[in-house]
Amino acid sequence: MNRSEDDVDVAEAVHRTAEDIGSMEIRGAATIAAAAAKALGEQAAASEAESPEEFRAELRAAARVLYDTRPTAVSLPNALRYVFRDVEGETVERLRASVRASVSEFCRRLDTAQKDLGRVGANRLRDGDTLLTHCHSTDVLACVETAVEQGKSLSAYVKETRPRNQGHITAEALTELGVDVTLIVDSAARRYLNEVDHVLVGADSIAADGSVINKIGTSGLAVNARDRGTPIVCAAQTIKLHPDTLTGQTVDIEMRDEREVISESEEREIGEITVLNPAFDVTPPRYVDAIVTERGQFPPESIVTLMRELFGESTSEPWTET
Ligand code: RUB
Repeated sequence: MNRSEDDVDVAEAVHRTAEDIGSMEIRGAATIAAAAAKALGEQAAASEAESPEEFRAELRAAARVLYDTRPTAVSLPNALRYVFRDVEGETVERLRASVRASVSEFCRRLDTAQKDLGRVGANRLRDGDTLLTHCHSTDVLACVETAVEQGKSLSAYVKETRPRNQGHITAEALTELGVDVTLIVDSAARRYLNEVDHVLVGADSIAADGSVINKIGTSGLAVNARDRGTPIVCAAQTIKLHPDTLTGQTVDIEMRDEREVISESEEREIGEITVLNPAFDVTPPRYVDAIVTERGQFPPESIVTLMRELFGESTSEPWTET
């Protein structure tokens, strides 16, 4: 156990997960959500709390450590909220068991949601279609996997997705599914859009107005796709819906280290420059044809109805309560 800022015991496993999320060893919104929930389970298992109050304080401290890792994917706070919502018990043992149950129920639902979403997304894809992808999204892959299982033959242009080349992960996953993959540099996307039937992207957050927050480069791709008349679809489980945007808050865009873009020696050679490395951008709803969720397909402008149904008007942050 390690002492957190509030002098409460936080399990080593939680710190390890937080480090892995921060360094992107664990990445992608759905994967981050599952890892964060499991880390709360590990916190509960490792707890040596002597009272329910102490146990709850530790759980809140662990959630704060996880919450502070990456700011843009709302799946992370949504996962923490889900686990906290169902934590009940008058003894430490009961609390521990209820965290464990809540974590496994959350992970089960995440899995089911992705499979259900995959079936909805696959309905859009026809035999012989060509896709274009950006970054690496397990929600997008779920759509492709179901389509392939239905016997559809697909090919894909895969953008490499600078600076961290998550496109390589997508290229490998699609190849394993039997999709015919062509890897392209990000700036080549427009050139090939005429040959593409669907642009398929994931999301880290969806705002109440239907804006899609996803890997940097998504918005430029969407504008180009609209210009070329290529439909752009966002595959996003409802855990990507950002409840705070219902009350006017905006989504924080993560700025990452400049060393992901350029090495120190390369920069020195160029001279005095500023390097900016935003990890995500915002695609306005008018450039998105549909948001595919496990609850069906929605025009982006109508996603707010689903958001209200799922979250109500506002949400709590149980890890900030004292
Ligand atoms: C990943 C990214 C993905 C979404 C959706 O960014 O932008 O498109 O997270 O992924 P990073 P999924 O690599 O910076 O985490 O569909 O797997 O939730």
